Amino acid sequence: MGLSITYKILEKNKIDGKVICGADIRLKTNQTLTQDTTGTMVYLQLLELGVRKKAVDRAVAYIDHNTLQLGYENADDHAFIESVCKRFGIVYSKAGNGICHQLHLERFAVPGDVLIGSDSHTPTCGGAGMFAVGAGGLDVAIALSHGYYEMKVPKVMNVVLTGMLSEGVGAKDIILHILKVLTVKGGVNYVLEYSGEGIRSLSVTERATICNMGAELGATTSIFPSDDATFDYLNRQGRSDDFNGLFADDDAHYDEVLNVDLSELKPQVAQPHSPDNVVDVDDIKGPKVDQVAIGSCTNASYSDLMTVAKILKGRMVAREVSLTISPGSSSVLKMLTDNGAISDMIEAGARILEASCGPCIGMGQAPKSDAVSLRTFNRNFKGRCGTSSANVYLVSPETAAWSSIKGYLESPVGKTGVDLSNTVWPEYFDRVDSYFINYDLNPNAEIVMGPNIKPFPLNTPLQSSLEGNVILKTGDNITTDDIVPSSANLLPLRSNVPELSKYCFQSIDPEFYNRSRINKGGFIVGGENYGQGSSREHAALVPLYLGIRAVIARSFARIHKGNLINSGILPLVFESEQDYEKISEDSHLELKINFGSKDIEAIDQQNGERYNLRFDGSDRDFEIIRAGGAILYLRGAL
Ligand code: MIC
Ligand code: SF4
Repeated sequence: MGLSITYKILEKNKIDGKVICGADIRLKTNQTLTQDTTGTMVYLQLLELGVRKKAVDRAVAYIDHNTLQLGYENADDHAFIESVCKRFGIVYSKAGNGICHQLHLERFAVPGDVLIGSDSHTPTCGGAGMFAVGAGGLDVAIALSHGYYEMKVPKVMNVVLTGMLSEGVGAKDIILHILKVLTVKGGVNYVLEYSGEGIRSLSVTERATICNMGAELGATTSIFPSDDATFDYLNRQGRSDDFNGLFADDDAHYDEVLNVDLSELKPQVAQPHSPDNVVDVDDIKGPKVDQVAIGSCTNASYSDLMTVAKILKGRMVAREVSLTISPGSSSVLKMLTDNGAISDMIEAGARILEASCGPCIGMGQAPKSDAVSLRTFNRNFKGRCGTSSANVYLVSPETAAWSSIKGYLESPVGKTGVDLSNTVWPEYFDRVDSYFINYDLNPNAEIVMGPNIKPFPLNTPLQSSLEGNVILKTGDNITTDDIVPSSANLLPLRSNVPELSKYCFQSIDPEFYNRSRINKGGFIVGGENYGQGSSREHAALVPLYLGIRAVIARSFARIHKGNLINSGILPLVFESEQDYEKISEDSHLELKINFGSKDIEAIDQQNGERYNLRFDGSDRDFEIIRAGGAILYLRGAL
């Protein structure tokens, strides 16, 4: 039986292990990326690992999230990150250059290579055939310093696209449709590999939109073949030398197949408050819109924004609507400026923002109370926009631009009067180099640390018995935004875990912080897909700081589980579904750990019940927990 693209890349890059589904594998990493809200932890941990140089071909540190500098904190973080770049010879992308995933696709993505990034949307580069995986900060520090990433060989789902999109329907509608079918946990432990004649009509940036939101499915990554469209894109970026053709074998083995007929798709919308709460735009009437926000790593490419400009040209944004547009990169912004598209947007009444994440992570533009906000972004978790009473809907750039003119949500199909049938491409993309600094390795470079940068917490080796109270029981699909929220006020605390811990689970249970202090930590009980969403390892470091020693859940999201393990917090799953129901916030548990086994018994001293739990990880993961987390493990603490 032949190989999928995924298994071909794993075979090519494996250092250790067998490429057999479910097996543990060590993968050579070619590139790493970090962004600023996870980057400070990555680099603090890199320094802790005590290495002197990087072990990857290319490492890039992007400044793109924390660009609202209300106090000294964000600027201090940036100065720290830049000083690490100087010491290790890491490419530094200054604030204003744009969003890490858009920039990485433009400048560095190489088909068939492996990229590990400290951001969950790292799979965006899968649009150019790169095997790009989002990971926790410590995993990225290890990849950068040791040149490898350890993972379980995933299952592969073949998503076969047939037909062609109708005019006014975009790549975003494809991935929203897939989210409707598979849900936010449907991709866990899978790589989504795209094929079929339908992919031929999709450009690399459209493919990147689809791979980007594979993160919302919980997938390990998503990938397209590297074909003529990939060559075309790289060539127009002046990077034809980076092209490698990459296809699955005709008789490749797949664990599952999903067929999508593009010609049947209509504009889609993800309703509040989950990216999989998807219906056809035509199926909901209205609603009246207060804010439209276009941009993010999902939909801020040149072609996305040219489509928006075409729709806006010669029209006016509805009076009550605030339309913001954040370009994905400085190059996109320059091209739109040079060709007059920005003028068309301004004349229509749009607010042009910096090339950065911006409103997507609540860095400004929080809408008014109870607002309806239409966004071309990838996440609409409650409160993420900065206004907890707001209702955020996720749509394509076509639907967003058209609705901003109408003042209510409406499908653009057949209404705009402009030709939306083709991707708008320049003959060659402009390449703005002004914001990239290529530092050479300089082991003597001084590391600069401002007062907001505090040491990260370290765990202690695991004991054979753990005792404590259940201090929180949650439902399914808890996000890392629920665990450690992000907003313009909180993101500056990303290098200050003690301060950030005061906001842990704030929107779910404002008493969580006080209760965990009074109880001196304890256990958290979660439902399915616990920890979905971002890669932020703060969602593990903060609970660690508060004394949490185990999270017992029905199932875990991949990156968060890795972060718990690296922090030395036990991720445990229930052997029996009913036990989740029996356990409560009054439970006082004793966990009995037998180091020879992954089965762990919990005795509930409140009701006398015994629960059979299982450690949800590999043998090596268990050794990491036993050592008290990955840093201690790597230091050889056992
Ligand atoms: C996000 O979109 O939630 C983020 C902010 O980019 C995160 C990273 C973080 O929390 O810093 C992600 O997706 O990994
Ligand atoms: Fe930035 Fe939003 Fe993309 Fe996260 S999802 S990297 S915040 S644009």
